[in-house]
Amino acid sequence: MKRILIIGAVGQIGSELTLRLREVYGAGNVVAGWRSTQPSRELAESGPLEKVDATDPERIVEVVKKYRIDTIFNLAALLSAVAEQKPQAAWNVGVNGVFNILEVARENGCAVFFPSSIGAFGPTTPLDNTPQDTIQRPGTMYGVTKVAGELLSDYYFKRFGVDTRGLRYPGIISNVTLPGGGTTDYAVEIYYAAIKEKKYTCPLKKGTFLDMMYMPDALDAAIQLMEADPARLIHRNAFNVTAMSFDPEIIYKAIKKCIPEMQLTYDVDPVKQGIAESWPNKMDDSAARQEWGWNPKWNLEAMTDDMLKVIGEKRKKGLI
Ligand code: AKB
Repeated sequence: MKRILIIGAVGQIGSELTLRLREVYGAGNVVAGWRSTQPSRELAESGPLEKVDATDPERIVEVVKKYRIDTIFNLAALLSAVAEQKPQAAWNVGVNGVFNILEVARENGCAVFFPSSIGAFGPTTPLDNTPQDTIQRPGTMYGVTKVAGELLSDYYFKRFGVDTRGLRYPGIISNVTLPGGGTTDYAVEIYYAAIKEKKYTCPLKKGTFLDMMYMPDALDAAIQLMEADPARLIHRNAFNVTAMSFDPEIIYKAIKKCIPEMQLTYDVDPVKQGIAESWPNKMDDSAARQEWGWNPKWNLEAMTDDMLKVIGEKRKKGLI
């Protein structure tokens, strides 16, 4: 049975991944590491909780030793748009933090999961059917940290034998914890706006296609990759994974089928638009399919039904 530490357990992915890992590996075997945002009651009461910061390696070592951790999921990062406002902080968490965790893993025999992103690509990458192995020259600080994280993770595997594995996540759509500061956040916000106001103003232009994925598939992908037979892995850091690709008009039409009064207008944010245009329209994720059996379960229609149902229930309970 794995003994896991999640760094960044309170964020969009961490808050759901922690609970899922506790179901799979036993609550006592999954430590939720948090830094500044207060953990939810569910997270705090369902298993061990420790204050850990990716930029404080001594503290990471303490927690790793205390719980005899053998696997670290490093989810600490500043998302793409906020990283453009705070590039120094983004570097500190996204590069120094990754380096600290890899060093702790090397010294303590831990495996490491690293979430890279479509942000690891840039304007000179082929944007359609983006290959697994291709040009990676991102123009954002977020992208720079993700490419550095991929390279460092591969280096630690090849040089020291640390079992590092990673995914290039697309925009993740979820209904538990809001993202915050990402370029793909619009695809979450539009569902909340549909339930609350039946209208949404989109910061990206019509025709801006991006890869996306529903949270249950994102969680399955991380768990499946970390359980994959290492003998089958040709790649490590990081695998392209996608579940759907759409532009604002396509997601709007899917919502409008369920909420006919829904309205969409545009007020383009030049920073987010510039970032989105430098990211793939649709990645080729065949390496993940071949090497560890990646196969997403959720498409746009099924995700839209579920998102509107769950957010609608939250609204009825007065939670949003
Ligand atoms: C962002 O938009 O910054 C993230 C990502 C795609 O990595 N959601």
